[in-house]
Amino acid sequence: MMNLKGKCVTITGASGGIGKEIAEKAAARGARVVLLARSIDKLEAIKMELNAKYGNSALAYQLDVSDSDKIQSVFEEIFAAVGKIDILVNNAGFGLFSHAHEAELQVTKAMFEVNVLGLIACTQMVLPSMIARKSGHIINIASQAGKIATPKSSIYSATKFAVLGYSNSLRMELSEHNVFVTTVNPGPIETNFFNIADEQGTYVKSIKRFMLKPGYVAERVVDVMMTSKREINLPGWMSLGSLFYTLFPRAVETLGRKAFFKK
Ligand code: NJP
Repeated sequence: MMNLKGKCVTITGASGGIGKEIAEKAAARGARVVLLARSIDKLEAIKMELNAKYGNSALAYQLDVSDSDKIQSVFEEIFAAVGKIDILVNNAGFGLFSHAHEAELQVTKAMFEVNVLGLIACTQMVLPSMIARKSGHIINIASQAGKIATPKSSIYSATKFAVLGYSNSLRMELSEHNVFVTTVNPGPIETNFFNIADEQGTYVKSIKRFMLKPGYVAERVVDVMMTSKREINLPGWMSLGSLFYTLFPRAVETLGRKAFFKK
């Protein structure tokens, strides 16, 4: 089990879902965690819980990752408080399932601002110091939706394809500086994500038995911290699906049609 003693792990979207679980598991392995999200009350409660349990001086800051000015000032505060960030987990994100012709431009912009531009802006905050120290790890939570785009996910998939494209280039660039980049591509996870994404609950009902537990996803993420793991695909069999899709897209779209139209 990777010991994270002395490491600072900063996590966006840490007020719930897998971000909260990643924070808990990283703290349990000795890391000092920095929690970021909009819901400061939730973050403060998590911070107190973690500090009581592990005593690693967790910190919490309110941050909407779509607010680029705030990103700058919050990261300045973090650096002043902790000195260095060893691992950045870009986890904040949301989705909203709708047909492409019904997708509102305002929601589309908001999704790109959080899932893509927010992730890029937070990454840019840590890159100079990681490159200078020749050490660091950026973990980007993408999605299987960034590998195979299915109906009613056009916008969400576009954001996650963008995350994967950005991360793939970044990984190659940073390999020269000993800084690691990992992408995480989960299938559906039991979190509040679907309260927004699937308001009617119909998709969740039809896939409930396949859903991943957030604690399991978080454990897999924390396991690879400060390693050169390229990507994590969960569940494992889904990566076979995306491999076949790359090779035989038309066949996979035909054979998988029933499953792809479940939303
Ligand atoms: O979702 P949820 P997950 N600025 O809703 C925060 C990806 N993923 O844990 O700001 C800053 O429980 C929000 O905090 P708050 C997904 O795309 C999921 O499942 O206080 N933070 C909360 O802490 C996302 O990238 C599934 O509201 C913002 C967190 O983000 C990541 O996993 C499948 C924010 C969301 O927690 C975590 O999602 C998949 C903002 N503007 C990928 N907006 C899945 N669940 O099935 C939101 O493939 N947050």
